[in-house]
Amino acid sequence: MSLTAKDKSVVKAFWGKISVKADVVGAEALGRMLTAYPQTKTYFSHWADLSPGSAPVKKHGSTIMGAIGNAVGVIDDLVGGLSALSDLHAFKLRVDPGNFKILSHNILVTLAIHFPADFTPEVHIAVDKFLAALSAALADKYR
Ligand code: HNI
Repeated sequence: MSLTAKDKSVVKAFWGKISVKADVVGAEALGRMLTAYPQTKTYFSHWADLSPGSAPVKKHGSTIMGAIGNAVGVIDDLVGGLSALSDLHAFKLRVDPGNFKILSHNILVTLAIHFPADFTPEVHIAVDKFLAALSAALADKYR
């Protein structure tokens, strides 16, 4: 399920529109993940406050969206471009890669809420495929 040239251009154009609100989207998506999928909280047990809108959730939401923005820039080589981040999640953080799908889902939901007019079916499928490809690239170092 590789990204077509059309998918890539749709993702780039959509990201161009949403990047101004990336921090808000990231914080809300992360807050939703931790609330709706509480099993994901185990990885962040060292944070003082895991509730939606807390300072660490806002800060890390922004970090995640920054990394996804970078990934849009390396969309032609996600495995190469994300190899250091994959290494970190696999060997240092030891995040079960099934969680990438959960976070991707929450990002998609949040984008749809914040950009209802731009979130057409065409954007929906392109961004879904992009997040799946990004997740696969992040999981690349696990084996
Ligand atoms: Ni993830 C740290 C990007 C999914 C758990 N994560 C990071 C950092 C980036 C990042 C960037 C900071 C790296 C650094 O310090 O050099 N993470 C991403 C991206 C995705 C993702 C782009 C998928 C879209 N991470 C996940 C998921 C989990 C996760 C699904 C667990 C459920 N990540 C972590 C943890 C840290 C982390 C834990 C360390 C956070 C901290 O503050 O200690």
